[in-house]
Amino acid sequence: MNLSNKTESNWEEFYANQKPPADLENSKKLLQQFVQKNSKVVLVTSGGTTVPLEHNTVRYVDNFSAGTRGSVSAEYFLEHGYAVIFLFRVKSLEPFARHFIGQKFLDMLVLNEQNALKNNKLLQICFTTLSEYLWLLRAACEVLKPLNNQALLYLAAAVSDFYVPSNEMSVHKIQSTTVPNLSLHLVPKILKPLVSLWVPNAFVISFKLETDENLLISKARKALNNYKHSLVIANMLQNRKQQVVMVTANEDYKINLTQEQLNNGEEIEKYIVADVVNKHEQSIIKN
Ligand code: PAZ
Repeated sequence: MNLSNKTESNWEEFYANQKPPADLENSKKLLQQFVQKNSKVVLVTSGGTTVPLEHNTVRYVDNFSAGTRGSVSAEYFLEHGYAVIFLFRVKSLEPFARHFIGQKFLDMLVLNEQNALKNNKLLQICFTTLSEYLWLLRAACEVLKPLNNQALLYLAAAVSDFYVPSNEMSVHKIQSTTVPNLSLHLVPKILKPLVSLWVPNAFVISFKLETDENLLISKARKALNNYKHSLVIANMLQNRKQQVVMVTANEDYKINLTQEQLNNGEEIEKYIVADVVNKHEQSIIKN
């Protein structure tokens, strides 16, 4: 596989060349209606994006994410009175439904009750590919922009850094007679236009996932310096359910669960979301 570094296509080029999802207009309508009904809204992105290698897709590159961070956080944001747009990867974990895996029929009553809550305060929109994700993310930003600092973006999805542009993709299944010469291009850094143009007054949080602890904080701080958004939540793949580091322009600090809390089924997202909500409130007061 060949990683093409000549092209970190700019974001305009990306959107000009990658087709929008078929139901984009319908998703936009749903987003608009939802935001009109709610004033304090958080966009939670969740799950990993795929990068198809063929138009008739048999093979794709995937980013790891079960959707735990996003789905659990969405439930806690609802508890804090936020309306939640949950932009998630098909078949990854979803708020509330995640509790019912394997026992769907026993708990129908509770599920119905939670569905009622969902109808007013939770909008779920799904994606599979990187391209679908980026189109839907921009559409969500368009409707959130007028909310200014009441809008919160919590970008926990694991988004690919590489892709095969549509015009370079094989139409049919790549044959195994030769070693394929795939040229992966760098995905444009979408946080840049998102923070500076699409939702310039919103409270934007990105996540940084690493597997090498020595890189974690420096990479998180680099992202913060580059994009000038509000907060980076840094986590290691290996212990992401037990520890995260909150990285702001002025400080970094850990949020931890003890082994006992973890054993008792506590979820670190409870504490992350409480901290984020506090920061968002402070920023609204300041502005
Ligand atoms: O979905 P999950 O709970 O299995 O994992 C969450 C996570 C590690 C994908 C998330 O916390 C995160 O770091 N997202 C950003 C990944 C990235 O750096 O692209």
